[in-house]
Amino acid sequence: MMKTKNEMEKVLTEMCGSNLETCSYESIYTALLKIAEKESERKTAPVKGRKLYYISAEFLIGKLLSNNLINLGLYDSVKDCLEDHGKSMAELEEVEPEPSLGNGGLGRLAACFLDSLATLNLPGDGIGLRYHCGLFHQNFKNQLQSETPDFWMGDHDWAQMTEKTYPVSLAGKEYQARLYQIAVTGYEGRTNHLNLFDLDTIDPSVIGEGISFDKTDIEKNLTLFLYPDDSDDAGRLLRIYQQYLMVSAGAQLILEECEERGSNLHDLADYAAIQINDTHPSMVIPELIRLLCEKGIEFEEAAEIVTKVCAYTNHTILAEALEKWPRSYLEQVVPQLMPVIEKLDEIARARTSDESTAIIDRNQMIHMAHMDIHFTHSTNGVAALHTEILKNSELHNFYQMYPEKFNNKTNGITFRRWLLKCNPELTELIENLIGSGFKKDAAELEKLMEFADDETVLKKLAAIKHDNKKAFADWLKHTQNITVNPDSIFTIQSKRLHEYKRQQLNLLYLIHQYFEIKAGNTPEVPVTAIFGAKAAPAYTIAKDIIHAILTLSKVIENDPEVSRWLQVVFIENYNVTAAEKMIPACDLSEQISLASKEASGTGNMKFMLNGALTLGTMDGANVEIADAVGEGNIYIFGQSSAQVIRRYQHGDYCAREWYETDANIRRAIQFLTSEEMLSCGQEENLRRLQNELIGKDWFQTLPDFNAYVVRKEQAIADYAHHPMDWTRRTLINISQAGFFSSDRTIAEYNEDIWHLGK
Ligand code: 26Q
Repeated sequence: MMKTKNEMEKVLTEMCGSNLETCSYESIYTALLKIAEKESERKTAPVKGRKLYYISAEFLIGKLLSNNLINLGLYDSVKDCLEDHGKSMAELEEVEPEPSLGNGGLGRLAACFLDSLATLNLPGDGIGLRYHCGLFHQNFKNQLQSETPDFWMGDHDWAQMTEKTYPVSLAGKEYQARLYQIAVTGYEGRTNHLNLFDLDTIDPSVIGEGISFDKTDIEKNLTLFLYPDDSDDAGRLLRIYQQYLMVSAGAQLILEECEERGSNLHDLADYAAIQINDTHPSMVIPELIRLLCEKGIEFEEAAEIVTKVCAYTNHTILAEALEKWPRSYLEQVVPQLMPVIEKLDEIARARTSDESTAIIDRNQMIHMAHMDIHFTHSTNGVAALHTEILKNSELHNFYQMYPEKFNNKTNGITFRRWLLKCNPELTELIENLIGSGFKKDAAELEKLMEFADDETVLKKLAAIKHDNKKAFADWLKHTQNITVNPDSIFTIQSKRLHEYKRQQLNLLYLIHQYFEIKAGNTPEVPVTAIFGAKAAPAYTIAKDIIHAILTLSKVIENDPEVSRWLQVVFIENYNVTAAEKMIPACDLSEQISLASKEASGTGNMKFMLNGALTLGTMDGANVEIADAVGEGNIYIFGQSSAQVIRRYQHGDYCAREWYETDANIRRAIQFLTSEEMLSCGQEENLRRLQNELIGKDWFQTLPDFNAYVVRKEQAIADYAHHPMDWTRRTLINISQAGFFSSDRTIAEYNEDIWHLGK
């Protein structure tokens, strides 16, 4: 293997066929892709004992070149070698398309988990789908989101086609699911695989306007898009088709591998652990039982084996996201599973008289989460508060039945991508201060506490933040032609657009700020408010919120009096690549969901690790972040989850009362349909949002408004007046981020649930 710069240069020049100065980034990229593939292949290892299969409808893996080079120990030699020849890693990275195989947190978590598994030398593969267009590409025109297909596949992607296919029966017709594989490199660790299934017959010509397509032509459209619009029956049915293709091919692959390794299937649990990532892959339970029965195992035993093999992770407490399907849908798409599901329902019903835990309810709806809890041995939430809420309210009846199954696994992030890769300057500073042990043992970051009062270190840390802000500003200029001021405070809210995440609360604050500036109450330092978010194509209010923010951005831009102090920026097509640029540049991380609604959040951890302070509610993992850093090093505001839950139980929240009694709230909401806003935006969208906030406000934005304003103003004033103290507090945040490494999370899953072989 070539480790040195000169060795790398020799190999690359040979592969590219010419001097590196003159060859294109494409050819260098292709050569490096081959080198990395070969090197990762060398690090695959035979499996002893139990192997994990992480099955998930989403894997938001991001670009892989730099990540893999870092993990394989080749990054520095490549970078130095390219720089010698006048070439940059940044431009090289632009050649690679980002695979858009996920929506947000759940998919990105799956990707972080794969990285940690390989890094910890644990045998663990992913199982998912090879979506041709993945999640849509987001475009802004006239301050409105529109969607176009994102064709990410091609010569430059990492998925390798294999000869393996598995037969899958959909609506009585047999299809062949072909296996593709992406190598998953560990940091100085083993190589695992992400197994993605696809049909050979997919045909992008069925795509019409935007991302619309003929939803009934399964052979051509099955894996075209990630989670197609489920606002109609055809969309919902297509989701079931997709899920079954994934779980049926996945289950066959698992049984095949285990049998090859010597399993007689009765002992399957000694060979395989399956983690079900939310309910989307839940049909793997009846499918495995069906396959085991086909191979001669009795139903009861098959159900017991599957219970021992499988575990389930819940990622949400929003009732509307807990999948339940009409029986008729499953009868149509997967009739072979219905007898199995009916028997499972009978067994579950025999265990309790509690109708609320039934798999098939009286309205003939099939509850996927219920099947998961009855027929897996572990149900976990993704942050301490989330797990408590599951046990005490949402899944309380199940918790009473199976207290031993419930456990918490607080989410984490991989520090390789979210520190080493995205913030090399900070990585180097940390390494100079405490050595390189933190790269594999994140708890060592704690050693940074020693430097909390070291002014020289704090000055370096502040300089790195400023550099990252400039680099982000350059990127923004280059990609979206937007100019921002790196000397302003950067507040960032980046995550999927959802009412419970409350981008609308941030919006109301910005309107409030606009009025204050107009009245002469300027902030202590100019503010740049940055958003990144995609809205589900059929989620009207989410799109209205984007419209309102983009419109406000325009209004402010046209107003020199305000724009000196306040700028609002909405990043177009937020994705992993954009996140890697934005997160190291952030000063204030906005984690402002309605308490009790955000299961965990993982962006909050990425911002903290990169030296931002959090402005947040006591929700999800924010609670654990607050615990870790102490209340002086985080800005917490708003109602507690207990208060929120009580308000929902009493059903006595009335947005209109808040609107009528609070002048600041009224002023901000009224502004949505002001002359200024209507001159730049669409009345229909703005009025709909306004009506929603006054008439409903299901996620209780208004009761938290004043507390939010006060805390945010405090944060901005602290940033402006006590820069050294601000930086000291960011250092404390970095030093306490170790707990949020996905290496810790994976070690806990392994210790409590998987018990994998090495
Ligand atoms: C379900 C039914 C019908 C249509 C769509 C869906 C659906 C699709 C995607 C439901 C949920 C998702 C994605 C959920 C998700 O990303 N959850 C996030 O998971 C993160 C990792 O655990 C947490 O940090 C976040 O708090 C949580 O919101």
